[in-house]
Amino acid sequence: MKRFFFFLAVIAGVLFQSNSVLGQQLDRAHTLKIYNWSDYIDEDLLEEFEQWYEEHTGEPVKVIYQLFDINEVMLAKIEKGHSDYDLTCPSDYIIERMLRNGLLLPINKDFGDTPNYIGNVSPFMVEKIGKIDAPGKNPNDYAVGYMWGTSGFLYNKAFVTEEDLSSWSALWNPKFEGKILMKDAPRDVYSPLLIYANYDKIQSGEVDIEQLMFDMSDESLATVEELINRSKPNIYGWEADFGKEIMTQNKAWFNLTWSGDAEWAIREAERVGVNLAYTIPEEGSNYWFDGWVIPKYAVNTKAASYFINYMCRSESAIRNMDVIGYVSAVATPEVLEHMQEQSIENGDTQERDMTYFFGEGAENVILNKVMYPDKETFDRLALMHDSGDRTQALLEMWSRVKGDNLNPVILGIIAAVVILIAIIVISRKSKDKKRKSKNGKNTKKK
Ligand code: N2P
Repeated sequence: MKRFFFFLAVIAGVLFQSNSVLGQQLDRAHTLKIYNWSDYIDEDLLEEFEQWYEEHTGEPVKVIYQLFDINEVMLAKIEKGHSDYDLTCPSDYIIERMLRNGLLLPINKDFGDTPNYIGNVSPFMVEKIGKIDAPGKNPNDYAVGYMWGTSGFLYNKAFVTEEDLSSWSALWNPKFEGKILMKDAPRDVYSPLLIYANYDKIQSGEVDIEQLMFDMSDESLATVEELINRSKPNIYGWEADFGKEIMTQNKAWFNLTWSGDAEWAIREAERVGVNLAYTIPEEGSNYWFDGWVIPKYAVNTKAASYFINYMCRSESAIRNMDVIGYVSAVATPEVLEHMQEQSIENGDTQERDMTYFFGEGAENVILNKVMYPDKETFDRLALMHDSGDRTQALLEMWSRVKGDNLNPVILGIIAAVVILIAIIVISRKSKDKKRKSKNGKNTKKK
């Protein structure tokens, strides 16, 4: 009889196990795991997508939405952790790295009867994605543009003028001691400073700004390290995504940041009477884009590609832009009309030629300059590229300048303290246990 129950228990266990595995598989097949930047979407669209997807495919889907703040953190999860995200949204140079390392799947753009909205993406963005350098692969088969922008200074007009920030050298101007917020993103600091350091050569034609973005030689790293070190007395703090809030609170005077965060902060600050603005130093800077990609370890590639399609609808693009302050890669007449209306409402009056992004019909439009830079501004900017096996050297430099590299002696002391605490906790627990069992015996005796 005992044996019978034992077998019953084993069979029940196996069934329970396989059911849960099966359950998980079923669940996973109807789950869309998205890994995106924080503050980078109108979150209501996630639930609405679930409904839209079911209407268009007849299949249910549940969106799981997780966040990152730094490209490199996202990359490590997929590259080293093989995480099964169905969709993520890296920046240009990380898409390049993922593509070169075989970490991306091609995006299926056949949606049957459902309209293909991916064609709403500006040809300008398609051309920029085409600049991703991955031999033998067409980057546009693997990535669809989501948002784009520039890197520059968000500043508080009460303390700083645009003139003050006309050069990257503002970073080590002694009058800004303890007042600068730096983006905690190694590439986004390294690249503009490399442009600054090579400005004369770029001007004379000796160095090509686009080619410079591939340079991560020891010499260039040392040059930028010295520049960042020089700016250290001025640094109020390093921020991955909270700089925009700090700037609206009047705490720092300027912030090396992305145009979209700047736009969000300018809007928010206005509400509380803080006057913020955004500028790009004259030496030049980076432009960047983030694109949807399907990582190699994805499970629900169908829902992933439908989600990309959904994001490219004019309505999604407009709603996302209104919530986050970044600029969508979508360039339909509806988007142009909405953005123009909004800019006029906010008091913009200057007509500009934005055909480079919106195409014909956008010769004389009124658009927010932080979000949509002029063509002349754009021509001073360059796209970052993957630094391949030099990435480690960059990260080491970053760790040195930020001072978060602990030396072995300190590490040894920390390890010793942790071991000591563990010993104290364990010995206390075992004493407690002995005391309890002694008390238990005494109670029984009574
Ligand atoms: C949004 C971050 C945008 C990333 N919080 C810009 N590449």
